[in-house]
Amino acid sequence: MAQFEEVSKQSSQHPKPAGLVLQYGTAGFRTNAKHLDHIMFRMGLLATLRSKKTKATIGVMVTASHNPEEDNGVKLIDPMGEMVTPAWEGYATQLANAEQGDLLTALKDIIEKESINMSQEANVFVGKDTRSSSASLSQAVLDGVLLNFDSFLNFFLHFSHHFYYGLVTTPQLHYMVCCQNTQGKYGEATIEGYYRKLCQAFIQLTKNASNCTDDQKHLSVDGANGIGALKVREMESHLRRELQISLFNDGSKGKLNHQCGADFVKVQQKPPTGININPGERCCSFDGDADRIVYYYTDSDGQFHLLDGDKIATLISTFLKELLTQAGLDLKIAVVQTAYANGSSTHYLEDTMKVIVRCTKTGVKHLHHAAQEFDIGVYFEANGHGTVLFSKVAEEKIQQLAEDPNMNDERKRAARLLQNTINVINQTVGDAISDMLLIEAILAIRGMTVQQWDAIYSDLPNRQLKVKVSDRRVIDTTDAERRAVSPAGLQEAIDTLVKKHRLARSFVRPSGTEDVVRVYAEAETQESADSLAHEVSLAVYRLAGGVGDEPKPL
Ligand code: G16
Repeated sequence: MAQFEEVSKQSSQHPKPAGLVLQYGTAGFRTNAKHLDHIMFRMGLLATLRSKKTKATIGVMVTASHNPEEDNGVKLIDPMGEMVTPAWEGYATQLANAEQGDLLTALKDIIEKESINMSQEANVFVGKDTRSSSASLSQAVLDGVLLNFDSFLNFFLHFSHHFYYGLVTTPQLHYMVCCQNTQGKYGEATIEGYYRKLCQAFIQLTKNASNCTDDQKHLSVDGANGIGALKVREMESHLRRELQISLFNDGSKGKLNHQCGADFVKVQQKPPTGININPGERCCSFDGDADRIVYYYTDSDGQFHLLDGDKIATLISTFLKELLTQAGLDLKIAVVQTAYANGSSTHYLEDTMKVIVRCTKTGVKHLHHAAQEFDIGVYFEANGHGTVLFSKVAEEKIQQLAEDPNMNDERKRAARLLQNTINVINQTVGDAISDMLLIEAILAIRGMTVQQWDAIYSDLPNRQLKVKVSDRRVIDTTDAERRAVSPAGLQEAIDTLVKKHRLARSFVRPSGTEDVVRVYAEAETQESADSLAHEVSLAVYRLAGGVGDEPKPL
């Protein structure tokens, strides 16, 4: 039939290499860019179906975030700016892996299972990062969105609408989708609107900082040679010099994420190349699509100090808790972490700050959902990916207080600070730019140096390693990824190794963004953490089918 032929014809412009199997992972599909053209086309089709199903705008972001330049990937964004649901992740995997001749059947299957009304119009927002492959891959997404497959499947002629944002950070696209689907209540669905909302809130917040010198307003930013650098440049004029940024790794010469960026700094525990660091000065690094941020400084002895997602969560939750007390608001605040959270951070949050702490699997989608269960949910992965969620009730209570004419000045001031805090935050997903503005505002308001922030608690020394295995799916985990259930004997081996070290903890998990097994270890000393990480890597290599050379001691 004609419609079948048309879909086949159009999809054959984006052919699937026979036998290639890819999985929707921690944050979408991710692999070498040369394998992704058909995936992009199909995700354009799937976004259209998701939009019809939800009767809302859906986002498609072409990025491989922290991965090397030669990789690429795609993340789907649901109506409120959150990650797509697990059921639709499953459809994405099905559609991605359908052989060329089975594509139409796979589409029809989803349409039937979800009872999708194909006469419903669709609207899809598309964005891309700065990778050289992103231009053609985002065009493949648009080809999928623009394929008028309604007419082929059901003989309806309802075109899909789309808006192509071009170069944006991942969190900016999440924000645009949410703005569009809340009819502008969350903000204006434009990049300028995003800068205006965040920067106005930042400027309002920093009005509460007394005697902030130009030195204290200065921040060095490593843009990872990616999209975040371009967007910081674009935003700068909105900041009216209330934050003075020196931008490094702006993409003018270096390679994306190469020896720089949040992932490099966090995993290597050292400063990126391409940045001038003066002792004691505050610096931060974004990752390749600007959804992660970590801070750091070097001291007068040249020693490097990292302030990762755990330290960020602690700073933010302390600030919010103080404001809630000043405002006299009884709202339940919690911090959501993953197994990678440094043991010291969890102890500090639970024992000293007395906040509820939850642990979820890796992937912001898991943390986001756990954070939604509280009035205020602060969630951060140790790698710097996170944000803060405020429930509707919390936002309403804060607003009522801020507008109450009979309220005393202290409570009102605290409520207004909370309101501006809400406005500086991108609640849809972790956002390096928004997190940076929030952190800078908190440090300014509290008159706090980066060293004082760092001193809130001391991290346990830790180490992260990667092990190559022939099939990382042989590793299965439980208890929020803290224990391995397969292959047989691996957890027992880890338990025995951990017992050899003081204050030690270790776990392993298959990465959902790279073809590796990740190993994490922490212990009383760096030497101990390094040797535990190496010993556990060896156990993974031997029991889970390691490939290449055996892991060497650090
Ligand atoms: C993505 C996810 C993060 C996750 C990271 C690493 O980050 O959004 O939640 O922590 O991958 O995941 P894995 O250990 O499974 O490879 P990004 O910034 O690369 O999109």
